[in-house]
Amino acid sequence: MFNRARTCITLAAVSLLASATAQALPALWVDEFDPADITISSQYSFSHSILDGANGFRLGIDTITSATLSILLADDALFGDLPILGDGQETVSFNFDGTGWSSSQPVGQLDVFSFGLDSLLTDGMLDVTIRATQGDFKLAKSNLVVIGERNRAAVPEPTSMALFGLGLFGLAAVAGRKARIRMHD
Ligand SMILES: [Ca+2]
Ligand SMILES: [Ca+2]
Repeated sequence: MFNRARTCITLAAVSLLASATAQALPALWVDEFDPADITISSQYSFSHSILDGANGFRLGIDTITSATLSILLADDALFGDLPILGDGQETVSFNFDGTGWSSSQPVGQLDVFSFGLDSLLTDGMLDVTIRATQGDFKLAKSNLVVIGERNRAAVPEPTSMALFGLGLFGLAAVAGRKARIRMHD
């Protein structure tokens, strides 16, 4: 009886230790789209994913706290918007995961457009469409940075683990009492 009780106490202690180490770890996922040479004169679409690789974002397990997207556009004319030498002013608007177009913004010689995208990243994917609302320009680079937490997969809740340990302890006590009663018979 005493041996079994000691085993159960050890089990409960191990359970508490396991729940103490079940913490979320800070994580950073980065996805870069760096096309060689793309000129946008109407519209262009591409996708970002943070699901790739061994340390990729795991759906339903990891969590996202914030996300930022930076898109680098460049005028395709060497002298920008200068009269005669350049090719005039360009404007652009963006669409993310089909959630509507941003208002048109001017494109200069080398522009970085930054966006916060927390609510658009629930599936670890981000579809980007860039539309030239006026003129044409180059897509130089797109960079997605996501900050979140990597969680341990399938970790039982600490309370349920502790209750499980207590349950085992109770079972052992009952079994011990039964054994004792039998000894007295
Ligand atoms: Ca221009
Ligand atoms: Ca141009």
